[in-house]
Amino acid sequence: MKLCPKCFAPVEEAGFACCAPHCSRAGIPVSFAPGQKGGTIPLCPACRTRMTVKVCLECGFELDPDALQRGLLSFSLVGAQGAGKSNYLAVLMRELAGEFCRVYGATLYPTGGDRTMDRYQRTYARPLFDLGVCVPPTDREDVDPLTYTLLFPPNSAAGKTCSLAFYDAYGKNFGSEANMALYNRSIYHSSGLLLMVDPGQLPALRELRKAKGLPVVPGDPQALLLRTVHLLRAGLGLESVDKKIPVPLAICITKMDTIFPQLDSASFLKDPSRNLRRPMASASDFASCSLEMESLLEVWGAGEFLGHVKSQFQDWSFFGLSALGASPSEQGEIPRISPHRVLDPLLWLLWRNQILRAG
Ligand SMILES: Nc1nc2c(ncn2[C@@H]2O[C@H](COP(=O)(O)OP(=O)(O)OP(=O)(O)O)[C@@H](O)[C@H]2O)c(=O)[nH]1
Ligand SMILES: [Mg+2]
Ligand SMILES: [Zn+2]
Ligand SMILES: [Zn+2]
Repeated sequence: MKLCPKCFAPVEEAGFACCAPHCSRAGIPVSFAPGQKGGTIPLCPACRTRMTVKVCLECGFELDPDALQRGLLSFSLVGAQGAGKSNYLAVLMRELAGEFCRVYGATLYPTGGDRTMDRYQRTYARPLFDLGVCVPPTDREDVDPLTYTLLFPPNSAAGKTCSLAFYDAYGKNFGSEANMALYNRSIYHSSGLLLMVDPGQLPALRELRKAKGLPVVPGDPQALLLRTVHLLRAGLGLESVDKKIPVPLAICITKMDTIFPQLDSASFLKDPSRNLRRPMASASDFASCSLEMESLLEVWGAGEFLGHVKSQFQDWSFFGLSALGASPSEQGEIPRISPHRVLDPLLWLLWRNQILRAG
């Protein structure tokens, strides 16, 4: 069944919307059966312009029939307020369109008309890449997904063409399961989850910050993980706890630039990713990083969290990344960013979804 990427209503029959500027009915979905007056492309009931834009009848989200046909891979970002979701997404999309496409011979197209492109530009790219300030905190409970098609040439050995939807979120929603169920339904429609954890949320590092008189980082990764597990189990109909959750889970420790000084000189996490040396993901790089991160989590007092991940999920991997590469100033200025390993979790998820190969 094809579902709307925004409201998850079935969209067997798409509607149409007028996109004439200043039309009183612009953006309002109109249902239309082929053979109706106006031929195959209906006319706007208000201004009589041809309505070429397909939308979801329930919520008006612009649909890409091609992407729906192909099946959409949805990736949701889950993480407390300030964990680093939006800045990560800003940099991730730039790296995917740039570095990834260059190495893997792919192209990334925004779909859903101008909306994805405009929203990405306005919300993410403009602050970070044009104005040199962090992406501001997300302030809407209900965030529209960014939708893209990642196109590989026919018969490419590097990967398979796929359509992607990315769901950023309002961190506050994750403070309660009720809000998550209401606003973050994408979680149980996901082909993969990115659980974003600020290192300052982990017990030992939290204590260290307290001792230094630094502000407390909000959010409890373990509580969030358990809420996510409940929501997934309910949404997927996997009530029985001895059945593991099949959705691949990438646990991403963000802002690793703040941790680098504490890491061993032989650390894999500090090395540049090996997934961009050639057009094939590196299974051994994923494994080395995940293993190193697991031992760090033990040291940081997150052993219980680790246990829950492993007992609840079939397929998981740990990542350490930095979207910005350095801490912004108190005013949030970050004149130059140097991302570190931001593509790794997505490439792992694409591998687990049989889009990429790993060797
Ligand atoms: N040092 C460092 N700080 C970062 C990095 N990424 C984000 N930050 C800091 O963390 C803050 C919060 O990041 P956001 O991306 O807004 O976090 P979020 O998860 O989207 O938060 P909400 O939108 O409130 O849910 C930023 O304003 C930065 O100050 C990073 O890679 N390194
Ligand atoms: Mg945000
Ligand atoms: Zn919809
Ligand atoms: Zn109109």
